Amino acid sequence: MNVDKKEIYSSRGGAGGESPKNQNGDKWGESLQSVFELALENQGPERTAKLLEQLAGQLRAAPHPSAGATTPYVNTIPAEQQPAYPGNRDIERRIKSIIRWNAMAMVVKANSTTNVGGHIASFASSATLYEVAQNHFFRGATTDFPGDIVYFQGHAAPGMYARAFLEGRLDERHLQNFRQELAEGGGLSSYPHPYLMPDFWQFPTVSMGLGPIMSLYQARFNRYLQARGLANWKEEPKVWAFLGDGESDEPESLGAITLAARENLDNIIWVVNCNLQRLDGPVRGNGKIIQELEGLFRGAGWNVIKVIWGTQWDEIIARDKSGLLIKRMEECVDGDFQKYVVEPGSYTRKHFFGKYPELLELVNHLTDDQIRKLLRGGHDARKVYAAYKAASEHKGQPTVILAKTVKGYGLGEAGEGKNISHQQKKMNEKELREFRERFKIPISDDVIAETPFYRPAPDSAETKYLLERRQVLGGFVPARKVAPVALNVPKLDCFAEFLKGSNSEISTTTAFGNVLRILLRQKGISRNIVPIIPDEARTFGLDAFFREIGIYSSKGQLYEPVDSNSLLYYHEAKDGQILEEGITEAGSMASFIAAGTSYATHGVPMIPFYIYYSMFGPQRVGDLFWLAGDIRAKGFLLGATSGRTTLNGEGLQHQDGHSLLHASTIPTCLPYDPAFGYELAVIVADGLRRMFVENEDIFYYLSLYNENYSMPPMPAGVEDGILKGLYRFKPGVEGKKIKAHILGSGPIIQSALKAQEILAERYGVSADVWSATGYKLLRSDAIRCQRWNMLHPTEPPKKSYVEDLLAKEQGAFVAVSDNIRTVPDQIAPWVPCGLFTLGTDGFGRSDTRARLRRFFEVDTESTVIATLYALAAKSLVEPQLVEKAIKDLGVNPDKIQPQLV
Ligand SMILES: Cc1ncc(C[n+]2csc(CCOP(=O)(O)OP(=O)(O)O)c2C)c(N)n1
Ligand SMILES: [Mg+2]
Repeated sequence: MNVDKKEIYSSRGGAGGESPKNQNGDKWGESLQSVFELALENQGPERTAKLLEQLAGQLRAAPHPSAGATTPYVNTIPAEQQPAYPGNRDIERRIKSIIRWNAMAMVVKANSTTNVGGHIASFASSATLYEVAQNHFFRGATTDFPGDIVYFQGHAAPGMYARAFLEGRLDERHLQNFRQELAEGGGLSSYPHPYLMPDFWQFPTVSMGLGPIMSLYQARFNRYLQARGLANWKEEPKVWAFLGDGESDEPESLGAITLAARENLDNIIWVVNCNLQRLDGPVRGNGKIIQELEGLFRGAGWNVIKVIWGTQWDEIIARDKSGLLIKRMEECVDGDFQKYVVEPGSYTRKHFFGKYPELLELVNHLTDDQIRKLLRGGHDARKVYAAYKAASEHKGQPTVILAKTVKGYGLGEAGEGKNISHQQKKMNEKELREFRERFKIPISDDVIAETPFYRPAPDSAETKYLLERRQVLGGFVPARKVAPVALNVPKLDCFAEFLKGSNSEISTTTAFGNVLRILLRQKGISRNIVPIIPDEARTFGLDAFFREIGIYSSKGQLYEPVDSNSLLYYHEAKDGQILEEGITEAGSMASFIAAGTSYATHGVPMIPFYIYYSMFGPQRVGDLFWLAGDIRAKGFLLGATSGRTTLNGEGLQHQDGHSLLHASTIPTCLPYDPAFGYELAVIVADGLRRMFVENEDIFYYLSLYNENYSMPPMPAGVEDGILKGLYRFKPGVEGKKIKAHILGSGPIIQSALKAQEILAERYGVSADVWSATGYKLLRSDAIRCQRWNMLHPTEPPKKSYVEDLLAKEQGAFVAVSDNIRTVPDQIAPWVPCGLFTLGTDGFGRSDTRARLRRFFEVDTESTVIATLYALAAKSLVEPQLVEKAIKDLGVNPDKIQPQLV
């Protein structure tokens, strides 16, 4: 068959099929076209392709890279440029095979007696990708090196456990109890969870997309630490992130990749396991995920290394002089390639090679079985090694390795390349025997049905080799080693100005700025502070910090800022302290996590203060908040512009009244809703102590608001109450018969304070005002006591803090909040005679604060009415008094209710 060579080359890559001549007809185009034809004629297609590839490489390295360009569907590193393999491939293969077996056996065993699930197919496809790195690249932590930072693909976890078993770090009981963490003696967590296995896993990854984005900001954070002189490393650690090709569809996976190129992060290597499948089926059945990703990463400025074909293909590709083989490789879609895995070799011979009869000659010498076993690049240790080596040595750019593999590799009939592969967790005896034969596992017929684990003896060649390699590379990976820290954190007295209060009216956001400024002056911790802001510093009045401590920029400041004449100019510096992330809450959270885990990752405790629009916190990137708990991050999250009525004029998408509830769901998060500057100071000072002296793995969420009011001095003896979540701020007037209690938080405590006056003056009620700083904390404590009482029914019952505090109080209890009612309702069961709550349930509206507060019924008048109503419900006042107040105070009883359903 005759194929037009021009057609072959124009079909490669993503730039379309037209020749330059047709596209623009100019002289340059014509000249290039004729040189191209000459080269094709004299040098042949292969050499011409290589020359073009070299030129394209130069073009990409030029200042204006051609965005989105793809290269032919072949390995980026040609066979002749491949380095020699440094290891013992035979032994490595045997080790890998045993790991494969144990990883599979863990899942199969766990599912033979339970229904706990697990995955075999993902690790089966990536075993070579991990093993080459384990034997030759991942460097463990030593005294002067923090260790390479590795994000393992979450559902490949069985492979990591299986290796740790061979390394002697886990025993059979652990493997036996895979996904059975509550079994006697403990078990292994399903996925990488530092919270559950704090000595083993460093980085949670299985929520797809979070590993990739965290790895980018971690690599950048490593540079930040170095630039600020906080890292004293023998050499720079590499950040390795392993992700799935399906995972690349998550916006978090790819949404921040330009950061790595912009920052020249040659300390990061991504390995995308392109097994062409995700959970349900092919990732791009009708296209090519590798080509799609290549174009994207190149456009983003990354170095891309494709590892598509294994060594046996080298010779076949070399023998093809027609260019048809590459044409065929390019025209096949991923759905076709998946089919070639599942079907016998005869199918591939007929449908892949047979499309162009010339190609059949290339594989005439191979049996069908040999054709079927032609390896994909990601299963060939030599190809993977070449890619890792090139990636490790590449300078100036991040590298992504796109490795083509087979999902469920080695599972045969049980699930190799099948659409059900991802979910396969069972193997029958026949399949087990086939697996054993294929990977030569020394397990006898009589026990194979029990899928026993297999570990070579300590003095076997395999064990010795594997341990020796890890020793040379500095130790085991993954491993999480944490040394306790003791920062010289300031005592509360450093915040004296807050404790005295101020007559000038300020918001808690401004108060926070003052807290930060004070902390930045404290020698013991000033350098450890990491302010993180997603393009909102001016909104929060924190722009003065730009000048004071500088914005981190690896490039310094290459331009003269437009505001250079002003005192507070936009100051970027190589050793700047602020991480000004731009408009990315996900990226900012990734930075928070990198900084907040630096005590563990690098042994350098850092204190992140991440301040953002509260509405774009957990609601937008809640999974990263959750992960911050899992990874044991420390630090302060500051949800500014909080409050559905306090942030006015911004409406439905900005006015937040529920982040406190989101934050309350995270087990290691302490959410606080301070009303006054001194409360903020008490909480921050104690948080610093708990996290960085007591070494508690917790973090803080603080609501900050933008309403100005005068900040009172701290009443005596309230610190404990502030920290526990509730204290009496202002008792009601004495001498009144009727008693009530109003719990307020944040600026809405002002409604409570004004209601207190009206209730006393006009309705004869003495209402105490309490500041409720932390409903979740009160609730957790109450639940703890209640549970203890339930399980110790005959012992004297324990009383929670809130029960104890309120036990002797008379009258009715009302809570008023700028958040939804569920926030205060958290403590309702433990308030004597119940709690009546006012809150901001429903969508926000833009309007003035006064009107919004009336609309949501959290203003002074509504608080008065609610208190009288709560008293009437207990027959402590007449219902007519409530009706009178409604009239007196001008509240429309038939106004609409903001809550919808
Ligand atoms: C955010 C999120 N969504 C969905 C899932 C469920 N899930 C787990 S693995 C998987 C498929 C993964 O495919 P791919 O990334 O290609 O990895 P492979 O197993 O093929 O290597 C899915 C959908 C998840 N873990 N996280
Ligand atoms: Mg996949």
